[in-house]
Amino acid sequence: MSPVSIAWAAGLSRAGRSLRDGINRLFTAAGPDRGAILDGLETALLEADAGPDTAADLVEAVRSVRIPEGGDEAAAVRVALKERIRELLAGCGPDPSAFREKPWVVLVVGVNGTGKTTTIGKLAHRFAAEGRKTVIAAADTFRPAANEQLAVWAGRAGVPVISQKPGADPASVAFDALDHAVRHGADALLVDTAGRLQTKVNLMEELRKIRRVIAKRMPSAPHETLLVMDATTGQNGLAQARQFTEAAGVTGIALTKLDGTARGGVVLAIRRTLGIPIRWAGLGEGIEDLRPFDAEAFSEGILGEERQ
Ligand SMILES: Nc1nc2c(ncn2[C@@H]2O[C@H](COP(=O)(O)OP(=O)(O)OP(=O)(O)O)[C@@H](O)[C@H]2O)c(=O)[nH]1
Ligand SMILES: [Mg+2]
Repeated sequence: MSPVSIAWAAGLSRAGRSLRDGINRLFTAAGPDRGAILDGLETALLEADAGPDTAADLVEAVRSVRIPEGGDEAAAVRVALKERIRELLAGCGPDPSAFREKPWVVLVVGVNGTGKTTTIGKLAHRFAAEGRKTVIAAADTFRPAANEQLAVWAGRAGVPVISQKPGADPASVAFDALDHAVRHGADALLVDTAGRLQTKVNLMEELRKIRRVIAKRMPSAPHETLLVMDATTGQNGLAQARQFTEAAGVTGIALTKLDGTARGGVVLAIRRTLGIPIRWAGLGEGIEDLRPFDAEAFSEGILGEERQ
């Protein structure tokens, strides 16, 4: 395995556990009986939060596999499953066009408490470590102490944060910060926003306004609208994300708290259902605990050779 795969395998040992264990168990228990394997696979996928459509999709991929006389049924199923998972997750990972514009503007959105501010701290740290001049906009002017929390993260990452008083217009903060980033030749601007429920029409309208005002200062921005999603909310989170995506023009997903769920199947459901690339995976609360999403390593983590 590559170093990236090893890091993933460690970080995702929990997230992929239910699926990996379920699949390994069923290969041992079902023997060469394809029908039993298919039933068990569907159950394992549902238990791992892959959702009914994605589970049916993967079962179908396995159903059509042909095994030569005397061939290894379990091995063939494993290969077919891995292949389909790779297909489903193709195109995930950090945006290949990132930093083509200067500054590269990332608007970070999501429901309350999903990990937006933490993810911004981790991204700022990563960008700064890559030698990219990074600025953060504190456009969550709603939650008390949001400025302070962001300032702590910015301090850790060693990047400046542009803020106004609590209660200020978030679009105005975003504009000021972008203006600062442009004038100072920054490579990246990360815009934090307040958590909001996708059902609150006025709050979704506020996001649209932030986007419009950003575009007034830099017509091509925001270049990425990153939806931060909590992996532990599972299928319910998926439904929320769908509406959020429709309303806010999301172009990528950061999936957080993958370290806190045994149900990594939600990764497959998100990609297949929403069709939006998963760019980043949050695997803990520390500044280093963010990984570029790697489809290869993820499928290896789920379907690796390790057995009980
Ligand atoms: N285990 C784990 N915890 C995380 C991860 N990302 C964020 N958290 C925790 O989730 C909690 C909420 O994180 P925040 O970054 O404040 O979330 P937010 O989306 O900015 O919240 P609001 O601004 O209130 O909507 C904190 O306790 C974080 O430490 C992750 O990848 N794994
Ligand atoms: Mg926040």
